[in-house]
Amino acid sequence: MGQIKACLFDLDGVIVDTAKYHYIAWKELANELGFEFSLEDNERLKGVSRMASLNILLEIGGITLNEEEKVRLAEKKNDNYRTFILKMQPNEILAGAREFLEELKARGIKVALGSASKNAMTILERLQLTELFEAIIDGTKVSEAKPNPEVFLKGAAALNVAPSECVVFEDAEAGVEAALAGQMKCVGIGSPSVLGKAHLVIDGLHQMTYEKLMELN
Ligand code: B16
Ligand code: MG
Repeated sequence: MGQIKACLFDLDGVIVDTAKYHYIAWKELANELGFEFSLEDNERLKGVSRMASLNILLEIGGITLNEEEKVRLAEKKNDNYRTFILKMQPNEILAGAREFLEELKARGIKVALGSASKNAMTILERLQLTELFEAIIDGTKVSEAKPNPEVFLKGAAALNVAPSECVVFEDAEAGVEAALAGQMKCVGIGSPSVLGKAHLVIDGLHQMTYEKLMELN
């Protein structure tokens, strides 16, 4: 008998690894601009919006551009990135994600997406996961980036539950902070050294169960 009524999921790093495709597309852009972009640099872009990511990339390359040029480059990167995600297959869903989403549905726990990505709908469609989400709050629906809790508060509102009745699943530190700022429980996916503020940290959704969820009450 718990008060947890809903789970809100980040997308990249929780349900699927799109970071590897973002990396290829950002790296190609950096190379065209004449500088290197490492996997370590890519870590700084996780959970960060497209424009904020471009700003970080340009800072790494020591390049200053006007707004119009930035919009053009962000579009160029996104066009390249989309060629990868349009080829994604359901077998790219991270271990345990579909199973846990199905278990939540069977148990009557509501489910929403809370992602910074403007490509979230395309990705969920490619993975054949769309129907498992009652609400999808993505980068097209928010104006404030994580650690602002807007994306998760909108998710709770769309599911008609109180923030205190929600558990957020996040792989980025800013996402954990967003969940806590929204007065929600949070399960971190990744390293406890980065996500230590979360109520529970696991390696992936394959380690998550309904019982562990209820223990967060
Ligand atoms: P897009 P998440 C985030 O997804 C990614 O982690 C981040 O690297 C990306 O820049 C951001 O989405 C925006 O993506 O360019 O597709 O709008 O972790 O919030 O699900
Ligand atoms: Mg993420």
